[in-house]
Amino acid sequence: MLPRCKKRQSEITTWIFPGTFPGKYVNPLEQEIVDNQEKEDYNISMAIEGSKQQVLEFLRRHRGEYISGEDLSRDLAISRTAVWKHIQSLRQEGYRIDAQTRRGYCLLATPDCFYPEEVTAGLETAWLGRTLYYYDEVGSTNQVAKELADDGAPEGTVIVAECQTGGRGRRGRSWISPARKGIWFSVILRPRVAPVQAPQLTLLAAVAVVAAVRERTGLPLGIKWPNDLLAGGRKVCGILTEIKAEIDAVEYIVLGIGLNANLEAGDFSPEVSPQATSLYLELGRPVERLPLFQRILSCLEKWYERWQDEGFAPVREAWKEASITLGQEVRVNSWREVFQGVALDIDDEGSLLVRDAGGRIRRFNSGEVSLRPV
Ligand code: BT5
Repeated sequence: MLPRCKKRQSEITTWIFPGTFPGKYVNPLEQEIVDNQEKEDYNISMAIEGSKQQVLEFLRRHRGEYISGEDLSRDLAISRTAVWKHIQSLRQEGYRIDAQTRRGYCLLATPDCFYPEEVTAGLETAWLGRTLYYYDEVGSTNQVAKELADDGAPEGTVIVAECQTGGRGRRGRSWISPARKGIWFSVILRPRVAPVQAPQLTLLAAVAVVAAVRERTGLPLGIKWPNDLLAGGRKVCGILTEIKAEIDAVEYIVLGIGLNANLEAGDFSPEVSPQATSLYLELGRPVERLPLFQRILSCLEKWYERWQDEGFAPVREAWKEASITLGQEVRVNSWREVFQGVALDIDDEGSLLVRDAGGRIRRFNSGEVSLRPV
């Protein structure tokens, strides 16, 4: 009898990696497998995957050293042919493994992608990202996150994709998410707050990404209220916060973050291109996505815990430091009206305060801001 036996889609690699190695790879979005043959095939493929992960873990522990096939085979209790097959398969996934007669195998480099075992290997968080769903390609990580959250996925669950075919922005807009060039992911959070406080998480996420990017690359990003991060005046990151709530309590929040890491000018559509950029384009060199992603998760966890302990005030301070909105002439397009004036401040809730030429001050808790009014 198989506990939690689920089907794994063949064209999409979907892994849940529940913490400690070797983990178990299942796809809970798929229906139960009922067919016995399928169960057996599934079990075999999971066992193969598991022993491949063990080979990788072994090589990782002895990074830079040569390990003989014989040692691997003995320690992991698998045949030498199986070791060789796993090495081949790992190489296909982008691992650089040298093989020398008489010396054995040596792990030289790991690929810059978000395989769960790679993310987990260097992750410094306590709970955020410890349940991780990885997709080589998916429609939208926010969409998957909402389905998982509806199914009861725990707080801190992260869904990451190398490529999104239907990446989404706000108000039904689309988000360009080409393969292996960006950091496209969503986080499920279950804060015990009232729905009116949910927009604060957008600002919190912005602060966390700014900190992580600065730490890893030295590049200062500016925050345009509420959800854009800019570099050199162009958008490098967007945040999509979605919420499911009762009148007085949040059930869950999905925080979707899209960061343009190594996109080139040609990756953007002609309409988006004049307003968009990437870390690569700003720095003039590619960035390693994996350590940056791990750092973002750490910063998010740190800021989220601080927000829960101390409230919005510290986030507000950090946000104001990185803001490029305050003090500027802005045009705010909210669902009710278009309002022009000077952005004065954000308040204790994270709402933007704007004063028009006549001295009227308006408060916005959502909307679009353009910095140069037209
Ligand atoms: C956003 O919306 O900025 C939120 C973007 C959130 C994307 C993440 S990726 C992971 C997660 N899964 C999802 O499906 N979404 C989230 P908004 O403020 O509405 O901006 C959207 C607009 O930005 C588009 O209409 C384009 O003009 C522009 N745009 C599209 N792709 C872009 C990109 N890669 N870089 C910069 N600008 C882009």
